[in-house]
Amino acid sequence: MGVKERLPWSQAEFEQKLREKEKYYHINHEFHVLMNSGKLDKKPIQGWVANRFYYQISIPVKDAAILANCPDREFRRQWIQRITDHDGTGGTEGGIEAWLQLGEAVGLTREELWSELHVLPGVRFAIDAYVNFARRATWQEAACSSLTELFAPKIHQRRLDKWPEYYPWIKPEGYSYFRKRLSEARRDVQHGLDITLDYFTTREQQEKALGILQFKLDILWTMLDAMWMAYVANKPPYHNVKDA
Ligand code: AHQ
Repeated sequence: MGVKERLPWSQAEFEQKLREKEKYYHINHEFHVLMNSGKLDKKPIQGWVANRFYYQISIPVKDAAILANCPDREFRRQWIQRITDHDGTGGTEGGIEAWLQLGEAVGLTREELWSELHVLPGVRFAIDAYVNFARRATWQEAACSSLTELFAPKIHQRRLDKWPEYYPWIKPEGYSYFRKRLSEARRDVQHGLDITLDYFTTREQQEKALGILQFKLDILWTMLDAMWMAYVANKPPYHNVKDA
């Protein structure tokens, strides 16, 4: 490849390349397309809430792994807020509590969510791959992997806009999580983007960053593949094994 092709992109071009990955975001997965067009029954929605709970309780562990790998006090002071956003702190209950309320709003119990009984193998493997990536990657690479949230406000807004009309049986207090993420995701993503644009400076590093973002997009997509098999195709693992 000629020298021209190996020159680094400008920060604006690099950001554009990152944002162009939006087409792979899981808002476009057929499970979310059905969900956000009112075509899922109660069971698939309960399944999604219960499986996503494993993602929500894994995020603070993932973020703590990044902090453990990071010697930069300035970065840590900002990144630590992601943990308290989910775990809560002082007077605030946090996102895990809000997700438990979403669970109750769709007719699940808090104990059911904490039990992880509904978590599908494929969902667990995808989420564990994300946490394990954050443990062994550099803190800058792991920060880059959170940039799928560039595209998250749109999916949270779509749920808030569409679900009350499509799923009147979901109690409205369940929606507080999505509202909370609208502002948190925007703040988080600005920090993650600044780190990414500043750290990945050679063309090779920039291409690697795009690969890391694709890896995380694959994680989100794969979670929904497992949920599609279980709750839409009605073919959960071992569904055809006698005495399953
Ligand atoms: O609720 C979500 C959340 O707290 C996070 C943290 C962030 C990360 O560190 O990777 N990603 C993320 C996401 C959340 N919600 C997902 C959704 O569809 O509701 C989107 C997901 C993401 O875009 O990575």
